[in-house]
Amino acid sequence: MKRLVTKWKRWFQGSDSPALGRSPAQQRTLDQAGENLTLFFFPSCPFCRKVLREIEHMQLTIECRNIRQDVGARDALKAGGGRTTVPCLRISEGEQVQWLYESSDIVRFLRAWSASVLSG
Ligand SMILES: N[C@@H](CCC(=O)N[C@@H](CS)C(=O)NCC(=O)O)C(=O)O
Repeated sequence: MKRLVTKWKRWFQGSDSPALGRSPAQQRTLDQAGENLTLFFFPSCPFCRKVLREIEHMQLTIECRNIRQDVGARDALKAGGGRTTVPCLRISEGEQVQWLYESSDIVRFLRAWSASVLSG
């Protein structure tokens, strides 16, 4: 849902992140790479809001699953990450899956990840 909202906002604003200096092609590359990331969150969690603000600010398209609304998401987080603490970023790279907890670590990861994706 969040992914759709972000895309819609970008379409409505008629922008492909010019403020961030990205070309449409770069934005597409980033959106595609973002398919390997999933954020588990719930809206009233302040640590989640910090991460969501960063996602919004960086105009990233990342699937965000609300564990308070989606029992399947909560179960997937517990089964994969080992606990239901949020925020948690699921990072998949081929066969490898990493579950990153801690909002500050997630923000740091997203900044480094986007720079690395865009640098080719
Ligand atoms: N230091 C963590 C704190 C995360 C945290 O306390 N999350 C709360 C929600 S605001 C939570 O998931 N608590 C339930 C639990 O740990 O199972 C961060 O910055 O991400």
